[in-house]
Amino acid sequence: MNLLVRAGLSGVAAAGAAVGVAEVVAVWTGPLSAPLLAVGGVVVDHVPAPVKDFGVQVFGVHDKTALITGTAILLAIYAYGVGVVALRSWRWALAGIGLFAAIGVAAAVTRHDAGALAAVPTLVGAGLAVWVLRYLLDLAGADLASAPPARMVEPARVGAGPAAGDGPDHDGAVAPRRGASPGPYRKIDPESRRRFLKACGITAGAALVAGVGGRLLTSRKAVTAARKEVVLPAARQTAPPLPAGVQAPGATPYISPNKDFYRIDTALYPPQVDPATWQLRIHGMVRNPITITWDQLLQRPMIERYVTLACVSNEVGGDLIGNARWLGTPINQLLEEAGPLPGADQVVQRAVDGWTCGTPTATLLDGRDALLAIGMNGEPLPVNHGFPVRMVVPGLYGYVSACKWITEIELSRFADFDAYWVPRGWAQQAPIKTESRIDTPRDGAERSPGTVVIAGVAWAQHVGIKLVEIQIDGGAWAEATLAATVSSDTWRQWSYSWQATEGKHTIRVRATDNSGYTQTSTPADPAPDGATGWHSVQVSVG
Ligand SMILES: Nc1nc2c(c(=O)[nH]1)N[C@H]1C(S)=C(S)[C@@H](COP(=O)(O)O)O[C@H]1N2
Ligand SMILES: [Mo]
Repeated sequence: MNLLVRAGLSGVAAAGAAVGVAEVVAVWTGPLSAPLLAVGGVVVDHVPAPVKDFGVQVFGVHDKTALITGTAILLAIYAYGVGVVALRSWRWALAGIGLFAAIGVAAAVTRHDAGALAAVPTLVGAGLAVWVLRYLLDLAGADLASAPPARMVEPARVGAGPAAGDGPDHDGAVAPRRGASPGPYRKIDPESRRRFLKACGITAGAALVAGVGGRLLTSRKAVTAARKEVVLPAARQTAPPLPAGVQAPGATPYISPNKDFYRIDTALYPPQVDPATWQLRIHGMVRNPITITWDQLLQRPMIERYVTLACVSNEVGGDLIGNARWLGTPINQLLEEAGPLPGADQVVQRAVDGWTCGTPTATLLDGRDALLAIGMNGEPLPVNHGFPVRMVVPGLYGYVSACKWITEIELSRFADFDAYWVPRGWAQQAPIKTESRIDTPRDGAERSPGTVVIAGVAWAQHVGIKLVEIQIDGGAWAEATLAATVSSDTWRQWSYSWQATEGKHTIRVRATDNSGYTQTSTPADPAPDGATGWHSVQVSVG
């Protein structure tokens, strides 16, 4: 291992120490003030839309982990470079660490609602990185004589010679340990090498403990405890009882359990909103601005409804859709108390993290069960799904209606304000498109000849599904059996008994909704307002 590699490793270890200690500091200053998450968050908000769609498609719900891992790898490469640069010029290495700090600080303080305190984790981290880098480079046998050493006490050498940190003297003290051959490929004796590697290992280990410990402390400060204490009020109107036969055999469960419910949002760390301090402000183009607290919200009439949410990014056949029983207060009553002014055609919902969506005012007032929701399948909203309060609007894609961690509702005009996804290339208004999906058999499945059950789901929220048809190998369309349903606001299951013959077959599905519209066969991408096309699967029968 030559000096270049040792220097590079020193850089990586120093960066690790910086990130680790920053996580500990961020226990106080908030999870998003830690540099990796802050920079990751900026990337999420500023990456071009197609790249982000790529991320969602390729990594699915793991896109957040992938993003953080990617950021960490980039940082490691950069830090390796800083370590190598330090061999030539300590000043340039300091500049390199300074740049890292500047990016981290800039990212952290520009996050929504961040104060100057958000700069602290990165600054502490960068300070530590300077110290650790210098220390490890010394152990690595680097000759940093071209620059004055930082003023510091180096524990490893305390008592082992002249006082450490004393300018030229100090430099003199390291001289004997430098390798005999000068230049970047210089080797060091095995004993020094062992000491260097040990120091790197200890640094990396300490960084890991600090990072993981910081994360654990952060999650202990999270609102999970507050959530456990929430007692949901009884609904004035409970959800309709599930009719027998709501579940078609082989289809996805009619109700998606909370833990399996798809999750899509821009939050790298789910916002931690304490109900004790939560408020919702309704303002903007209204006659009577309103602010309500959590306790006031709980006093309002609550109803319970099944509603199927869908993400606009869902591909044909995709799984970014889920059905739950929501408990909440009808939003139209609150809006009417606030009294929208004429012309206020857009309701802008704003989350505590600054994310926004825009919903047509008319949709929220047309009598559908649009809920300011606090409960999901009999529990308080899970933190990932918007605890303590979110919106649920039957019939609109999530990105234009389903604001999680909601704290603000501003009556506005579509002409005056573009919500989060609109400048990123998605439509301002986006009702859910009528679609259907085959859940069984899966694409590529094998079956024996004879009766094969084909089953799946179809949805046209707030319009309702009238008909589902199946087509085998491009033949005639045959009507599937529709399962029972509770309302037009949820998906509807269907099944079909197919007499399968030997060979490879293609199965297609299409749905017709209660407006009489039959799904178009024309494939369209999710952007800008939802995918279209018929879902198909191939099966081998033999
Ligand atoms: N605050 C906030 N709310 C949000 C989002 C977001 O990024 N931030 N994403 C929306 C999108 S695109 C969808 S599809 C739904 C998904 O809700 P879920 O994660 O509970 O399934 O939440 C919506 N609400
Ligand atoms: Mo979405």
